[in-house]
Amino acid sequence: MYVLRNILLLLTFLGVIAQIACYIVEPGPTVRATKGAVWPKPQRQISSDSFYIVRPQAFEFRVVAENCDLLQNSLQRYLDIINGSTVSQPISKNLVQKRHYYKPWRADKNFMGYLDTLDVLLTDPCKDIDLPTHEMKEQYILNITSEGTGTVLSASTIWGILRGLETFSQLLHATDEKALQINCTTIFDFPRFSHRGLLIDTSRHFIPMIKLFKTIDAMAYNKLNVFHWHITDDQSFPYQSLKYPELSEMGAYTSWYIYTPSDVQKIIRYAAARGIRVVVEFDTPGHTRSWGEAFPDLLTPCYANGVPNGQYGPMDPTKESTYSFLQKFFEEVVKVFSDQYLHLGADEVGYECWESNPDIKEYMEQHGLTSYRQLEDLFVQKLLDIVHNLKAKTIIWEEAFTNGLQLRNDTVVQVWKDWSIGGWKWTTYRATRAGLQVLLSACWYLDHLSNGGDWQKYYDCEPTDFGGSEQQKELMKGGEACMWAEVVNENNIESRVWPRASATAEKLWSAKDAETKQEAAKRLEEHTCRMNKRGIQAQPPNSAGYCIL
Ligand code: CP6
Repeated sequence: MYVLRNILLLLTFLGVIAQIACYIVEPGPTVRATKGAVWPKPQRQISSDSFYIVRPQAFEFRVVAENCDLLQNSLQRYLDIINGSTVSQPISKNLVQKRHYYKPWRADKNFMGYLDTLDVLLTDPCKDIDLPTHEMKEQYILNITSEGTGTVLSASTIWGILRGLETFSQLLHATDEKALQINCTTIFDFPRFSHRGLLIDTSRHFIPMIKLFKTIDAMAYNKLNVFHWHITDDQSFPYQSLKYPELSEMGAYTSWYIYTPSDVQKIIRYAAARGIRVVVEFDTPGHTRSWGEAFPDLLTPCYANGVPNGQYGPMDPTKESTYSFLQKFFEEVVKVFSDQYLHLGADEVGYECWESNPDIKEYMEQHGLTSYRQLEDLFVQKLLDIVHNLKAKTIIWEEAFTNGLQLRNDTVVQVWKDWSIGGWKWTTYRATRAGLQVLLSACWYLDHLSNGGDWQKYYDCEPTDFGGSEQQKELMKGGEACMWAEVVNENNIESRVWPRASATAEKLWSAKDAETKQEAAKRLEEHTCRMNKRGIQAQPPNSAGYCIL
């Protein structure tokens, strides 16, 4: 009897909880998409109700100053996008028949005529072999005027032209009558931060080339400019090295889950054509188990009860051979990846294996090292020197800084922990106080899921809100959204990244406090739909809305 009563009580209790839970699930408001709004929001834009109609088949770009293949190819790409952005769904027969004479805009007092050309005015010469750099200028001016003359996109660099072409393509929007409309507008635009990145992890799961290309396409649609390629980790080594082909022969998941030298060059060219740098990360001394498949001597053997237990820990910082291997390996890497920066990782180094190993203990005693932290610092310091001598600049995760290492003042610290003491703000405060440049990622972990329109949580993060001086804030160079691939592969990467990374993109491009979340929600609804139209499988940004493809 007692038992029965208690069970009944419990059920009643659960029922009440369930009801409360149900009651608070109210229907979210339907977010209506904007039309022809730009994402990320331009720094300055003045628009009017006057508009032109663009007939895709009649439209062309006119190069009026400098020219090169890079520019020509970009113009062709955007012509294709413009052609594809007219409504693709089958339109009713009724409208098809009507459309040749049913042109309702003719009666609109704001209709300024047909826009058949956009002048593209590039003032600096461009070369086809040009690669984007961390100091590239991305500023552009776009002027769609109501005089019917002087519709111009101008920039001093090809990179500015690329950003302006993206904006131009976003201003065009399909009208109900299956035509493309563009409102008269003047845009003066430039990025708030120079480093606007997306990290893609290709080690936990292999991501095929085609998905990397699509990722880079979508980055261009969001004006992101750094593809941070976290190419290796514990789980697999898909990078095919010329000097050490055994690394991927033994360390990749399968012999076809690799990136060949030609694949790597394709990614670099593809990204460069869109004004996107490729910054590769070879994470050491931790996260390196896959290196040990071919070269176990690089890693520290772990001990149990005084004997090796067959497991391996971080790279062995006590052996000269580790450094001569890395010297040769990074000689290759700086040649293959031509960006000025290399990411060296240096995050999450576990000490247990080092602690278990008697050789490590002996080395530390001989060299007067009193903590494993010092041992870690020894490794990172030597590696930084190797890479510095190869004329590469370095980015490292925050631990190298928080562990107290003396870093060269051109080292960039990527802050990723928001649970450290004082959170990312305190780490950022201290790193910038030490004169180091910082990239922020702590706010933008795409593998952390939450309910509903969780882009808003990314949108709430303000990179300069860490309490530093103006001088310190100058050292905040931007940030990266991170797509760690523990539970991500080719099947879900597109919808996991987009449009959530778009929130990061806007925080890093647009002016501080440019927009409220309510306004951004409407624009993101349109932007997501636009990405869908262009073939990116972005998920819906808001809890309710719709997109007509
Ligand atoms: N892999 C590597 C990871 C992470 C890091 N480095 C990581 C750690 C914690 C979280 C998310 C990602 N998966 N190589 C840290 C930079 Cl919450």
